[in-house]
Amino acid sequence: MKKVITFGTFDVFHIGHLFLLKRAKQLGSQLIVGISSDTLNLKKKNKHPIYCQDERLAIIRSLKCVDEVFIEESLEMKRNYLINNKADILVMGDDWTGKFDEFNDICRVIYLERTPSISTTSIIEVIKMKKISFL
Ligand code: C2G
Repeated sequence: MKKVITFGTFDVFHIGHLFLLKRAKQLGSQLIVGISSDTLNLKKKNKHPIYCQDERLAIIRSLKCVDEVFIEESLEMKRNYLINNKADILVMGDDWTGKFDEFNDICRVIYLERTPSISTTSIIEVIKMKKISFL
C-alpha cells in the first residue's frame, strides 16, 4: 500500500494538473492531495485564486485518481503533512526540483516533468485577450 502525496493550488484546473495527478497515482496505490488554501495561495503567488479553496477541493476530490484531499495551510508544515499522512512518496512537478529533497529522510521525493505550454496564468491571459477582442 504505497501512499503518494502531492501538493498544489490547482486553480483553473487544466490538463497539466490532471497529467501530474494521474502520473503521481501510478507511482503508488493511494493518492493524497494537499490543496493550497486561499490564504496560502495569496502568500505563494501574491494573488487570489480564481476558484476558491472549496471549489478547488471539490474538483480535485471528484477525480478518479485521487483518494483523499486536505487543505494545505502552509509550506512550512510540509514535514507534518508527510508524517501525518504516512506518505511513502512525495511527488511534485519539476518546477520544484530540489526544493523538497530535505524530506528524503522520511519519504521518496520524485519530481515529474511539467506538461509544457499550459499554465493557469496563460489560460487567464488568453481569456482576458479574448474578452478585449470582443469589446
Ligand atoms: N503542473 C504540471 N504541469 C503544468 C502546470 C502545473 O505538471 N503545466 C504541476 C506543478 O508542477 C505542480 C502541480 O501541477 O506539481 C500543481 O501546480 P500548481 O497548482 O501551480 O501548484 P504550486 O503553486 O506549484 O503549489 O507545497 C507546494 C505548493 O503548494 C505547490
